[in-house]
Amino acid sequence: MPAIVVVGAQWGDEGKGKATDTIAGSLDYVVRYNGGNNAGHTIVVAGEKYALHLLPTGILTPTVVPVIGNGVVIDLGVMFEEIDLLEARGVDTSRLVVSAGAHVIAPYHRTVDKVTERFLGKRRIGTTGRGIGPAYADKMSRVGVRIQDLFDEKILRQKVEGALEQKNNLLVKVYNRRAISVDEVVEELLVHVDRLRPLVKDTSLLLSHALDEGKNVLLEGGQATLLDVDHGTYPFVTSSNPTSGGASTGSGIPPTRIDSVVAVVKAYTTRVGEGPFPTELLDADGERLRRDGGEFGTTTGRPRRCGWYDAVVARYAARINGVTDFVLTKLDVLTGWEQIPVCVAYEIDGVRHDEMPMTQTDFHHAVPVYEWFPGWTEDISAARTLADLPANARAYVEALEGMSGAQISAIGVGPGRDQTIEVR
Ligand code: 2SA
Ligand code: GDP
Ligand code: MG
Repeated sequence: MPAIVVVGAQWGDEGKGKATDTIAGSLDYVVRYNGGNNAGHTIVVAGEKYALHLLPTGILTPTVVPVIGNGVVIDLGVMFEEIDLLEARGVDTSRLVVSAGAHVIAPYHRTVDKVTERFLGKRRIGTTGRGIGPAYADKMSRVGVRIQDLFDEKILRQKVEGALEQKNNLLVKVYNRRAISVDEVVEELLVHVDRLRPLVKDTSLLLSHALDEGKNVLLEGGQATLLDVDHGTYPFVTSSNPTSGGASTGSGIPPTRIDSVVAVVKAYTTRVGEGPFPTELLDADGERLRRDGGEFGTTTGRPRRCGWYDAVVARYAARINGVTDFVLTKLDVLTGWEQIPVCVAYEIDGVRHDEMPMTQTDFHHAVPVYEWFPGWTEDISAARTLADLPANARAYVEALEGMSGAQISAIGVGPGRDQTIEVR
C-alpha cells in the first residue's frame, strides 16, 4: 500500500466510512486529516450501526491505531462523549492518538457559527453548526488555540484572550449577544486536560516512522471534493481541504509518500446544506432516492438533497485528487428504476461544457445534459462478484467508469461490511 488517501468525490456522504472500514483489517493506521465533528460516517458491523463524527473509522478495528491529525479541529467535549459512547458498546478506544498541532473548537466558535448563519439569512451556507468555520478562521488568523496550548494554563489564557478580543466586540455590537468571558472558556477547556494528556503525540513523526517500517496508513477524508474550500463550490463549502492535497498538510505525510488515492462516489448524487447542485431532483423522483437511500444527515439528521449521477463532477474529482481508483457505492439503491439518467455534460447559456466550468456563476447556470441507461429490478444486495449483477447494472457501472476518469475497483451493494463487490 503503504500510504493511501480516501476522499469523497461529490458533496459528501458517499460512504467513505464504510469503504475505509471494509479494508481496515489490512491497515495499521487510519488518520483523519481535515474537518471535525461535522463529519458523519455510518458503519454497519455485524448488523450493529455506529455513527462516527470526529473519531477515525479505524477506531472500530482493534488492530488499527486511529489518529486525529494536525489538520483536524477538535471539540473536546464531543470527542470524549463519542469515546464514552463507543466504550459503553464494548469498543476499545485506548489506541487513539491526537496531534499536538490540531486546533480546538472552543465554545465561542459554536456560538459564532450559529449566530453568523442566522445573520446571513437567505445567504446562509447551511453549516452543521458545530463551530467548524470559525475554528478554521481563527487558525488562519493566527488566533487559534491548539491542543498543545491546553497544557500550559498561562499560555491558554493568553490565547483565549486574543481570540475573544475581536469576537466579543462583534458579538456585542453587531449581533447583540452577551460577551463571552475568558474565565468561562478556560475553565471549560481545562476540564478535559488530564484525560487528553496521554493521547497527545507528535503525529507527523509517528506516521513518518510507521511508513519507514512499511506499515499501512490510510488517510481518511471528511466531507468531499465539492465541499473543499479551494476546489469546491465556494462559498457553499466547508472550511478545510478534504481533497487529497489536504491529506498531506493535514497529517504531515508528504505527497511523495502517498501511493494511491481512492475516491468514493455514490451511484447517484446527494448534497446537504445550501449551494448549486445541477442534477438535483426537486420532485417525487428526488423523494424516492432519499427514501430508498436513507439520505438523512448522519450528524444533523437533515434531509439530503438528491439527484442523478454527475459525470462532470466525477471527472473533476478524478483530476483534482489524482484519483487512482473509484469505489462506487449504493448501487443497490438504484434498483427498480425503469431508466437511470446520468449527467454527461452541462449546457450553460447554450454552450456545451464537458468539464467543470471555471466560474461559480456558470456553475449556477449549468443545465445537465443527460444520457439514459436501462434499469434493473433484481435485488442486488447479495451480489459479491460482477457476474452476480444483472446485465443492465453491469452496463451502468461500465458506463460510469468510462466517463468518470478512473477505474472502479469496488462496488457497494448495501451498508454491511461484506456487501461489497471487489472488481480488481
Ligand atoms: P460546516 O459545518 O462549516 O462544515 O458546513 C459547511 C458545508 O459543508 C457541509 N458539510 C457536510 N456535507 C455532507 N455531510 C457532512 N457530514 C454530515 C453527514 C452532515 C449532516 O455525514 O451527514 O449530518 O448534516 C457535512 N459536514 C459539512 C454542510 O452541509 C455545509 O454545506
Ligand atoms: P460518509 O460521510 O461518506 O462516510 O457517508 P455517510 O455514512 O454519512 O452516509 C453513507 C450512508 O450510506 C451510511 O448510512 C452507510 O451505512 C450507507 N452505505 C454505504 N455504502 C452503502 C452501499 O453500498 N449501499 C447502501 N444501501 N448503503 C450504503
Ligand atoms: Mg457523512
